Amino acid sequence: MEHKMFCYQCQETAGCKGCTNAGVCGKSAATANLQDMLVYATKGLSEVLMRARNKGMIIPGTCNHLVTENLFVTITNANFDDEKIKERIQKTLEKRDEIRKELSDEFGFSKAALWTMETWEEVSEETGVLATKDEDIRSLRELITYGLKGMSAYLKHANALGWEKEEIDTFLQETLAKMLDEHASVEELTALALKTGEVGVSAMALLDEANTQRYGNPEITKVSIGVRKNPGILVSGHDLRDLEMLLEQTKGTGVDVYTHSEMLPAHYYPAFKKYEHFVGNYGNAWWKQKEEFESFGGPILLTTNCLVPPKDSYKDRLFTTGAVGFTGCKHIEGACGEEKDFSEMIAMAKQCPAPKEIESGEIVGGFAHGQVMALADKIVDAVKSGAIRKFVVMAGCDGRSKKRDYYTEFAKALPKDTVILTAGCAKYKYNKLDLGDIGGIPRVLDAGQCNDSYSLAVIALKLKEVFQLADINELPIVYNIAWYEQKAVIVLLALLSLGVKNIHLGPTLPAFLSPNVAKLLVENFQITGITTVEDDIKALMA
Ligand code: SF4
Ligand code: SF3
Repeated sequence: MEHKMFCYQCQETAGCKGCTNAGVCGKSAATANLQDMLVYATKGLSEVLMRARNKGMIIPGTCNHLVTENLFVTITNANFDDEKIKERIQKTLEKRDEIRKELSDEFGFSKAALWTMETWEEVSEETGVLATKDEDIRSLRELITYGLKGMSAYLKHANALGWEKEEIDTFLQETLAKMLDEHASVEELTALALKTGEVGVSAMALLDEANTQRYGNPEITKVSIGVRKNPGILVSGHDLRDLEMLLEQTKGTGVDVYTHSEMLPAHYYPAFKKYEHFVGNYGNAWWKQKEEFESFGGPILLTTNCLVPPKDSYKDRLFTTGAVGFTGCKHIEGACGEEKDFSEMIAMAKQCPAPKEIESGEIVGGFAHGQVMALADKIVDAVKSGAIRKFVVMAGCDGRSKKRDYYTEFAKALPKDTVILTAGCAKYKYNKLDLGDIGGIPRVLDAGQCNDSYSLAVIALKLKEVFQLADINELPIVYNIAWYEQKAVIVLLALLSLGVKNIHLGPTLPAFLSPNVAKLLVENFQITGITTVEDDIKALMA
């Protein structure tokens, strides 16, 4: 075996080719191989579940959740806990075998549906990415699998709030099973990638419905970025249900709650505004957490990716929950829909000093579809009068690559008659620049988390209706998207399925796109990489 591991699922993969010794993200070869095994076992389980469905068996919600949570665990920067991943593999194989026993025929099952794990240490030729020898088939299989990982993360959040959609789970499992089909052609897989995007839109719509029905429609909100004098708990990740439970349990305890990175948009929801001790956002995007978790001084809760392997200085203050895990950090248990117990964190917070201030002032956000539509008349008038020439969608992820300074420079250099539409942690590259407003409309409109990119699609479709256009690409909206992990992959596939063309994607194109698959995307959707700020602005404003 020439590699200790092989992973190329995120933007920071080694040499823009693949991590083969250890992950640039901090994932060890052992963890990476276990994650491959988990994905492989989940594909096998999905094949068995689909056979059972086709025979008329009812699949319980717990099986659907097992599939989505398994995929979520393998997302970049989610789980580094080998023992937990092993437990999941075992549970998945047990569940698969239990259902297989109920089926009377085993004819035609793939190797994955029959696979028995021999040793944890083995780097298997069978379970890893490189098991698919044809470069283009591998590329499409991985593009789809990463899209499904992103979709699973969003589904999991909707499920946590009690929202379920059997059609989405069925599609997910059917598609995972299809990844084992030796006969699937490039054409079939290309169509399936687009279909994945289409179902991704439904998954994001489901989450949007769950979030807005439960917590109300996000509204324009000023969020403090300073600190108060009380001890605090910092919450990161994307899971609003976890945050809600924590806010309830910290009520009246004298402990404040702050958001970090992708949890910032929680402040935009009316339901969370009633908590007087929910005071603001501390710090920036995920990759700054080493310094920011240290200076925060109190306990930190990671509800989803992105976790950076912690420094010893704050490791004992770091708690994980849900799909996240790190060996040696306390994990707060609780299955989908169950109440979690944060008392240990609250007790710890009371013993810690108040957070150290690193910034002061406020930032503004809350421009999800409901709020933007409430301002529709003003926005349409501004477009018609020429006050707003273009909207520039700059959604996606932030990351530690120096190349990403491009996005700060790009935002600064954009003409003053343009408005940035954003979602995801990409916003931290320009949300504190004070770019001003156009007739009262801020020049950076933050819709929320990466899943709220759905809001940007809804806004585009509504504007297409208002302006009576035949094609979404006729709108004065251009796309310069930054990606990092697999949630951005489902966002990208979702935009492609809606017919959006000419997307600029950076800071580098995904390593998992083979030259032929990349060509296919360029020819059909005119996707392009980024170049220089000056040239890209010229191209996008043309
Ligand atoms: Fe490498 Fe990214 Fe995979 Fe981590 S997730 S091992 S950085 S490709
Ligand atoms: Fe960020 Fe990880 Fe992608 Fe939700 S927190 S956008 S990178």
